[in-house]
Amino acid sequence: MYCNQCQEASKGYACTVVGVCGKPEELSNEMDVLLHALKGVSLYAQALRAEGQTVAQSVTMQVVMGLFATITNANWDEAVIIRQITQALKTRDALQNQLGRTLNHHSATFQVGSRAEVLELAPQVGFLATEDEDIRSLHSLILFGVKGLAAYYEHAHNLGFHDEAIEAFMEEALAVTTQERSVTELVTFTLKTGEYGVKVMALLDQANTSTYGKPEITSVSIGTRGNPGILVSGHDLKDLEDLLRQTEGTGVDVYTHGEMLPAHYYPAFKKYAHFAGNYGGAWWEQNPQLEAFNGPILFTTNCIVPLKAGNTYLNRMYTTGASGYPGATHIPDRPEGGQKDFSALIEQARGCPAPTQLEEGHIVGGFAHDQVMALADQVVDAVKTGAIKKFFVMAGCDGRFKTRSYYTDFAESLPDDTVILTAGCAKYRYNKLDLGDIGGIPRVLDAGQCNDSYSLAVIALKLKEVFGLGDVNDLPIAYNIAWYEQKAVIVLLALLSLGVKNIHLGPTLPAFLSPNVARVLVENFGIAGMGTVEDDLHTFLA
Ligand code: FS2
Ligand code: SF4
Repeated sequence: MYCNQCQEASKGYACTVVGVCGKPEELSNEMDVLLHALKGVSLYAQALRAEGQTVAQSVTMQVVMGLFATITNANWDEAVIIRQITQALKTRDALQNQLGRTLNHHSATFQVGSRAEVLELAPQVGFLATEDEDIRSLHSLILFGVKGLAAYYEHAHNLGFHDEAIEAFMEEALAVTTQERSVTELVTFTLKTGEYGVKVMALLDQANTSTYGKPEITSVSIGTRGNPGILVSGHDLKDLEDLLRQTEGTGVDVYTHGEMLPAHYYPAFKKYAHFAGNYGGAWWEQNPQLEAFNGPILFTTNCIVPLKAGNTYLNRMYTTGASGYPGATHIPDRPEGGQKDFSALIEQARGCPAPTQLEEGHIVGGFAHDQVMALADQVVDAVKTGAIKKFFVMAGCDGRFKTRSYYTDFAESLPDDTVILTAGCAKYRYNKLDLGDIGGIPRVLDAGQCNDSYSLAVIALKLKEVFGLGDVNDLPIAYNIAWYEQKAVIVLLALLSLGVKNIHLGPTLPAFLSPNVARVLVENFGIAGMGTVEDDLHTFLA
């Protein structure tokens, strides 16, 4: 195996024996073959589109689901990946028939039948099959960005929102990684990937807000009640909606974990009295927290942490959509126009004890772009009077590395006249600190999930207008972003495509950046790594 797609890649290089995340070698190799098969599908889809032929949306959604399943901590089930390979080859061959000719690339023609054949093929089609390290690095940057993009697209799709241009772009991106392109061409394509990152996050923002209302300032309980509960993790709001509807009046409460916390900010979910609060923290704290929850847990997406010896909650674990875990019960897709069937979870929850309380109190969030712009006068005044000197965008992902305590220390060390703008699970490093407020504006403004980093970009662009500035980089905003998995890659590329410069990215730069590609990012965009809290504060506040 050779996998370096996340921040925790072994030794800052790659996981080559088993994933630091726990991903077994076989699963990693099967995912490489799946990606190869999806490239074949994409080549044909792209050729058909070029001829003006229609590509069924189900084809694109197969590509989307395959990409999503290979994101870090999304799907741990070998059987699912093998099935996706088989389906992709079938789809690819149907597209080949539709096109009436065979395309000249291995991904367009290969066949594998058994798991053994898949594993035998993997080394020939994995990342190391591309020898030039700069080309491999740029292919990785594009591919990992597109994985994040696909994940966001899937959530928008679940709410009935589509964009054919985004669908065609995903296929184009996969196709590009099969073609001879120069470094310069690939750098240009990487920026194009960022532009589509903005488009997909805008689409998802529109899907979420038009379906569930605009996020508003909300105080979320982090304690527990006395009823049995179901814990929902991941990012998919449609799954949460189905579950809230089906649990209403059953005596079962619903709690959020990790990236699902921002669901509480949407008006449509506030009407459910049994939507009880948020339980626990970021994804990597799952093992003890899910154990203590006592009731069923629904994973709608990543991150799923493998169970440790002694964990007893496998029989309370449910996955759905692109997520999967061997031994957990997978809830099938919703029928056209219907709901997913969560009756098994509800039935089980009824017989479970209430969650063990981990903490008590409240956290405040809901500062997506509309809510922040509703406070625009207050914010602008605070900047003009000097009450707020600087904003720090500290969005992205959390992770289990001890070095990430930097972000807690950084937040605590920021001067009182600064405000943190956050999104994604990175927030758990500081969202329970008592950092106070500035004239009623809390010093930590949580916009939502990682995709809601889009909100932070919209806020920056609107503030640029309000202050009459020509360049978004002239605003008193600094970017100190934490990354972990591939959704953070598309968020980063999106910010770069919007012209944001001097982003600090930590706790380490991606292992998949070759020295030359890293240099391009440093020289053209001022990307920097993480230093010490003291040094970085000094740099940012200079
Ligand atoms: Fe956090 Fe994991 Fe959001 Fe990532 S819960 S690292 O999925 O996409 O962020
Ligand atoms: Fe390693 Fe990350 Fe890949 Fe897991 S996803 S195998 S931790 S690089």
